[in-house]
Amino acid sequence: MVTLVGRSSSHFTRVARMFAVELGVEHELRVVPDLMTLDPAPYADNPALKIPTLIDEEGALFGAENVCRALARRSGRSGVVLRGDVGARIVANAEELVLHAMSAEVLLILAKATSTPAGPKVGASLENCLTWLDARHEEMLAALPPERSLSFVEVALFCLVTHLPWRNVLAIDRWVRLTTFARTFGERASAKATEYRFDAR
Ligand SMILES: N[C@@H](CCC(=O)N[C@@H](CS)C(=O)NCC(=O)O)C(=O)O
Repeated sequence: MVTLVGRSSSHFTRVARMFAVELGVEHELRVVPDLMTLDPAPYADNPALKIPTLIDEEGALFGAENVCRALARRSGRSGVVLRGDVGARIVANAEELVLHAMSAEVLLILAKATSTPAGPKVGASLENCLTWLDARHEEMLAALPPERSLSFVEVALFCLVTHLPWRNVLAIDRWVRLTTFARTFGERASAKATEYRFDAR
């Protein structure tokens, strides 16, 4: 049994949780009660004050991508496509832009919560990324190994595009391919098991 430190309302945490469910890795979620706290302890001592963190017999592992890699290794499953596994530029760029868009969304949410400006480029860069990902969605999927059981880029994209409307950051209807993708991918058991909700504080 491993521990995922995070929140059910966090898209980065959901990426890790979906990986754990998909790969059959037994885990528990340890909720960080308050994401505004400056004390690293509740974040499993992550000095960046970020979630998620994995805790296993080797200690703490920070960040969604690291966590997915560790979960894949632990599961021993094949057919898992992690970031950087595919040489095609379309996939590498999609991985970069999905992660950027997820971080941009975090900045927008934090700015709203603290009534401080997020900076002039954040909203535009998030929307640009969604437009880029929508326009190249089929090309990107076609460049992924057809025999894959799971890919980091698809799970992260799903967690991003479902989080934006759920957190009232952005409606995604105008990105039609991404909207359709979210609906289809959302049928997976791992998606249904990790639906966004606010944990009790
Ligand atoms: N690089 C980290 C980023 C994680 C991240 O930004 N998580 C958000 C929650 S979805 C967070 O910790 N927000 C609190 C904050 O930024 O203060 C990762 O890939 O896991």
